[in-house]
Amino acid sequence: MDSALRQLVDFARYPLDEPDSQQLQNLVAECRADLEERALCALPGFVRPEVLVRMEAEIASVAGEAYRFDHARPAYDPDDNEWPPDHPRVAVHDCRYHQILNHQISNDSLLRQLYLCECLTEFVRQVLGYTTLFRSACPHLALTVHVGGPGDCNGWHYDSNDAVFSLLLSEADSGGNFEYVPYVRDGHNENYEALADIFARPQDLAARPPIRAGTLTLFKGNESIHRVTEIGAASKPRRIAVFSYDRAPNMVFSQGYIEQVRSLGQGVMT
Ligand SMILES: O=C(O)CCC(=O)C(=O)O
Ligand SMILES: [Fe+2]
Repeated sequence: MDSALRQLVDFARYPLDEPDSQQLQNLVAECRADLEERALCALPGFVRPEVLVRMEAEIASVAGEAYRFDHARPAYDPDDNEWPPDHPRVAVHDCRYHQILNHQISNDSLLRQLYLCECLTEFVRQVLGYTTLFRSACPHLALTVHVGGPGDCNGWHYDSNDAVFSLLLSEADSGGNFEYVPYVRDGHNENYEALADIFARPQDLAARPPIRAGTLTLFKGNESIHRVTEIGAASKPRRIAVFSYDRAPNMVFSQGYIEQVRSLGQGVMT
């Protein structure tokens, strides 16, 4: 294994570099159980604190070129049906954040090195129980970083890919909490009634896992509605890297979504 990679990850705690070890097999089993039970598994302290600081500096250096996303969107992509205006499918939720796209993250960055790590892809494959897993080939969205400043948020939504893997680089001081409800829907039932209830009473119904910087999180966001609450007015930025994978090779995200992100233009990050 690349010695640079050894500096990034706490392999003593998470021995991804020893695929045949009992310790790794136990970790995979624990993660699988967590995913099944609560749609999320978290590996705190996966990336060493001194490495996080360097990753943050890398991101800060391209922050001025980030794309600004600022509009209200529904939890679902639009379809051809006429939905009543109060239906949870068409209810819109504010989304405000900067996004650094894949092509803006340099090939020699620490974040890229982590994403390119074969043992990480293999670990994710095992946890998801898939026969194959590949990093996305999307030039825009394979690896991205969301940066949220004061007042920013990410409204309720489902993810379009099966599972999202993220690394929280820095936490907000106030607000900016990830909230979700596990397995609200499945392939057969959208469960709109439950969804309407969640939108109306998130404080009663949504979980708010305490995720700290340095935590690698695997999340079933396609079936579990989720959001990030508004970041406090005087908060430092919240930065989170999102790694995308797919069961099939050469996966790219839909052109419509990419156009939507790019058309919003680049903005100066505060
Ligand atoms: O910022 C987060 O914690 C979640 C991001 C997210 O939901 C997404 O990228 O789809
Ligand atoms: Fe998401």
